[in-house]
Amino acid sequence: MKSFSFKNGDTIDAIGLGTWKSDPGEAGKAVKEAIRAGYRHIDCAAIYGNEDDIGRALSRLFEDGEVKREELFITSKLWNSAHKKNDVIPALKKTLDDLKLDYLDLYLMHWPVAFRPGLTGAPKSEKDVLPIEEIPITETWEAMLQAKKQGLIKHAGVSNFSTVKLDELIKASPEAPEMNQVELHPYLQQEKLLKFCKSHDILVTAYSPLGSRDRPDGMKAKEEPSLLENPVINEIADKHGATPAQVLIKWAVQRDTIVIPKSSNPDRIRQNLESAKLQLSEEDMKRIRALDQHFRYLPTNLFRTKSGMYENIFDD
Ligand code: NDP
Ligand code: 1BO
Repeated sequence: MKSFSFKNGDTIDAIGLGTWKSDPGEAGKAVKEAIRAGYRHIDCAAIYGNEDDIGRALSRLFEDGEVKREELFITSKLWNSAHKKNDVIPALKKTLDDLKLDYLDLYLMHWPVAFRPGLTGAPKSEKDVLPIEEIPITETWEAMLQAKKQGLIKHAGVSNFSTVKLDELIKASPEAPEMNQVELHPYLQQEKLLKFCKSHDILVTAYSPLGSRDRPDGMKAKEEPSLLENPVINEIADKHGATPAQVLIKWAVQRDTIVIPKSSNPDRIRQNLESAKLQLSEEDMKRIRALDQHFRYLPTNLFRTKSGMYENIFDD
């Protein structure tokens, strides 16, 4: 399995398991299946509501000697309602408690968006969403770096950050994020962002690599293009005796990004990991490069308020 290195020499496997939308009850099973199949990298988040279930599965695997904690790379994410400096470490400790871990390998600021501290669930009124100036990103970031100093996390990063927001954060902080997790797939190739991250030694993780078709309907555009049914992806898959999902996953890895396909189906969990064996040719990569259409599966205005706040999070 290809892996990527942080500046201190720690590594992260190129293919990890996504866990958004894996219901409590199925998330733990998916994580067990994945680890038994050979995954060593799991992507979690407090807002996914399944960290407790995943924690129980991990504890069981450790107790039964199937895997050791230090063999795994576990990521989680700080939710938008815990951005205040005094809320960050308590939120992280809740995640650690749920996952039943002493430390995280990577902690990400989930979105450059601030909600009313203490808000549980989705914002219900305008007052639940705060202008970012009220709790600046730098305040949240400083608290995340404190968590790193305390040994609660090994690496700190961000998610859904544009080049503009990364640049602001880098200029204002003693330490740059080590990771940016963003939506990336053939319809949204983000060349400019990748180049920016590479030049600042920021690793990139590709989310929704298969088109996130199990998203809630409210997050879907009326007529969105399907990645898994794209004719070019299917032709390349047929040529290699692979599946379209495997082509999409391997494309991400061959572009030097980390990728975290979500599945709660045992066969697809294995199939996705097996994409590591596939080798796409230069011609395949060239054909896929031509598919870019700047299309986002996650709406740009996911957190927009009536007054127009957070109209477009991706401001680059
Ligand atoms: P994906 O693009 O990974 O797609 C998941 C969907 O693809 C599910 O419906 C899944 O179904 C299906 N699927 C999985 N494997 C295959 C396969 N081999 N063939 C056909 N269908 C398949 O979507 P996500 O949006 O979940 O993204 C992946 C992960 O990225 C998330 O789970 C989360 O961990 C992370 N993420 C992070 C975000 C952020 O803001 N930082 C935002 C979005 C995602 P089934 O489960 O039935 O197999
Ligand atoms: C609001 C969607 C978050 C997925 O990571």
